[in-house]
Amino acid sequence: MAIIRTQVGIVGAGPAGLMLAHVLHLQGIESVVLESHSREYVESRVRAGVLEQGTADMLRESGVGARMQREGLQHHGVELRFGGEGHRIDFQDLVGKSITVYAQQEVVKDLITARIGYDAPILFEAEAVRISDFESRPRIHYEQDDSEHEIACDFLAGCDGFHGICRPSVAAGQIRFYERQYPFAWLGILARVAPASDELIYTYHERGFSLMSMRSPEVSRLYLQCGVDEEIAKWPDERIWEELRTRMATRDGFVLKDGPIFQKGITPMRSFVAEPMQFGKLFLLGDAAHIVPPTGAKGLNLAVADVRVMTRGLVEFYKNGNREELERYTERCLRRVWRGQRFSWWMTSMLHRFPNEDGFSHQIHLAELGYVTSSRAASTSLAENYVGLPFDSPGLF
Ligand code: RFL
Ligand code: PHB
Repeated sequence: MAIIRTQVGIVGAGPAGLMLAHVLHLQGIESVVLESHSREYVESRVRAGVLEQGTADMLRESGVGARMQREGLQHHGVELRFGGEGHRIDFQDLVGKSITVYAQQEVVKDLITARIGYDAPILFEAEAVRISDFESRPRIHYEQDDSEHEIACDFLAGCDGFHGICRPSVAAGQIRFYERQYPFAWLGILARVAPASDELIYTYHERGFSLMSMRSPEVSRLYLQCGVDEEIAKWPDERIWEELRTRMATRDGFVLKDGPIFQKGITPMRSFVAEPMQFGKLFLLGDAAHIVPPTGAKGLNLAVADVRVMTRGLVEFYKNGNREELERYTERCLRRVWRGQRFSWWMTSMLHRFPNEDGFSHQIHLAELGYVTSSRAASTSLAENYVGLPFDSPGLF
């Protein structure tokens, strides 16, 4: 059995774990990243697409933004569509910021390439099976090539997503959960067809929500609200296009062209927060600590915001022997997380049809959307949340 010693043991090579490892490396802090899946698997997992301005800035400033700069699509607004009409929310005009449409798996690829480029440790197909002693001298017990190994570290970063092992390792009495499940899901597709518009379109319709997003000038990413127990087999391609066309139709004849669908999946919707996010020397980051429904495009961005806070704490600790920042980790992260939760919950409630909604509820959805798109104050509120609220401190972290 091999025992590896490092400063920070990181479980999970998603955006949180990889970004943390990268910025720590830039600060001269060593880490080891463990990932249960293969490199190919994590590099091809289809998920988020929208980077807040602060997330895109962090990728650029930390030296991993070159490909995003070339291939990412910078957007200065989004469309909200309802009652057969589109209304643009102009981020540039309202808050002077923008977002970048660049797939999560591309961010993951760029971070893995950087890490391998400077020869820092990242172990694939290495599954953490247990963590121990995180109140004193943390250890990660993992399996690779059918044998057990250990990592001994000063700090342990649980970046292992919602279904990981770190959060469940905390004793029940020490952690509290806040949770909301939604009575619908998203059916998402990737299709080889040019996006029907230059910007994202969020649509509210009596038949349910839909979203037109994109990955490149040749690839569209589309979602539609469906039932929680929906069977993907009941959604042949033609039915998906039909439903999207019905929901996105406008009075002036919007055309949604179809194309070959090469990826299809169903995503459940959930709001979840664990409190606190730190237990001795164990810190939870990203989806391991909190989940938002995807309507606000916040999940990946909140994961990266946790990385900033943890990095700041670790730098203060290793450079100045000061633990104060680390001790404030939960408080600093949760302030932003709850704002992200509120925004994601609000966007979800405004844009989806809930079961048993009547004519009154429908009119309330329309009134709210009408207000948001016609009042500069309300549009500004949406815009400043969507592009990302300001951070406590400027700079990398
Ligand atoms: P991840 O990405 O789930 O990574 C966790 C990693 O940990 C590994 N792992 C383990 N490794 C070793 N040992 C173990 N025992 C392990 N257990 C787990 C896993 O294999 C995995 O590689 O979490 P992270 O890093 O916190 O990142 C969070 C984001 O992935 C997530 O919040 C976003 O994808 C959410 N999300 C969106 N976020 C945005 O900011 N903007 C968006 O536009 C957006 N759209 C979305 C989304 C999520 C979606 N789905 C599929 C849930 C759209 C969708 C459809
Ligand atoms: C995406 O492009 O995958 C995407 C965009 C906006 C969202 C969620 C997902 O709110």
